[in-house]
Amino acid sequence: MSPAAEELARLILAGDIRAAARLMRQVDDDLPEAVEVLKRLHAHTGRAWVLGFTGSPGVGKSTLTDQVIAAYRGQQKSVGVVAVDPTSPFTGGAILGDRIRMQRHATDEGVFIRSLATRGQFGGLTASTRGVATVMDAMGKDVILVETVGVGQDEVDIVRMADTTVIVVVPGLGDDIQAIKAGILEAGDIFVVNKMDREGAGRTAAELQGMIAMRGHNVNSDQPWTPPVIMTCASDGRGVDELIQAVAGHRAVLLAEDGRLLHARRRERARMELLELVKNRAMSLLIKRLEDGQRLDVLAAQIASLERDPYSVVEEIMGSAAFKN
Ligand SMILES: Nc1nc2c(ncn2[C@@H]2O[C@H](COP(=O)(O)OP(=O)(O)O)[C@@H](O)[C@H]2O)c(=O)[nH]1
Ligand SMILES: [Mg+2]
Repeated sequence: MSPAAEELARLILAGDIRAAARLMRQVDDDLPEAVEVLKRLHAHTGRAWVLGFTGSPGVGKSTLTDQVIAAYRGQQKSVGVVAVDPTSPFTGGAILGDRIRMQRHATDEGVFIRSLATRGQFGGLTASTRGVATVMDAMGKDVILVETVGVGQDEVDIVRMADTTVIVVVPGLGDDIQAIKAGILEAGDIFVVNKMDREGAGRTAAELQGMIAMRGHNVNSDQPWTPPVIMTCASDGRGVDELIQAVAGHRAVLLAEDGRLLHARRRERARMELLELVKNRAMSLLIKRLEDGQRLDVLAAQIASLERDPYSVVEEIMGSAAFKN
């Protein structure tokens, strides 16, 4: 490890905000030194509680995150925030919204906010999010809040990265309830019906409760944790205390019996992350190999002109030196 990387790791472990920001930029720029530092930091992580918020755009995740930051700051806990929004990689519109909604914490030394919008860097959004969370964890943040739009596979993976996953919806679910049914329901540890000031919040909460009860019935009747449904109004803070209490309750369940459930969850997460890193590394290696000396163009031309078939070409590529044992 280079002296510069060594020093960077040392500063981050001491909680230095500038150093952390520097490393995160290096991670964004996909610099190899960044990985050296991340290697060093790994052993110093695992202390922070990762709390994920997911839901459709506009349901109030950022506003709620802002309230949750305030609540944890009230308990003297330090907070890291990763706001992930791949839906607006170019305009940065939503990210700007996130920043504005969390503005009051911008000058608080105990709060570190980082936004991620683009895919493809550092091997995908999940890996980038993980990288940022690793840095925040190593810095000593007590809680890491991850805000993400739960739409694509990447986002669902990010959801699975949390220790506690909060699914946020608004009254009159409609399409949302379908989206939840389609995939994220199983991932939710806590459900929030935000914008309780709007009509139909109670009904939506009851609907969700019904879905959760059915899920419990189908899967396993003696589940250690039944996800609660909490109504909030993020714009005035109503319900936020209940939410914080629910998170504490879920955490206690995961930490019971020497953290049996937490360890299981984190093993699952490590498995997923490792797979993703391997996938990305293998992909970039292969693509680099293919783009070398226009090999891809040559092969494509050969396949198109029926001179060769794509299956043999794949076998040839996969059989090349780097993948032989
Ligand atoms: N009426 C009402 N509006 C809210 C509430 N929470 C958030 N909003 C508003 O909903 C809009 C979207 O909020 P935002 O936090 O950016 O949503 P996100 O896209 O899920 O992060 C903003 O205009 C918020 O002010 C709430 O509890 N009640
Ligand atoms: Mg947002």
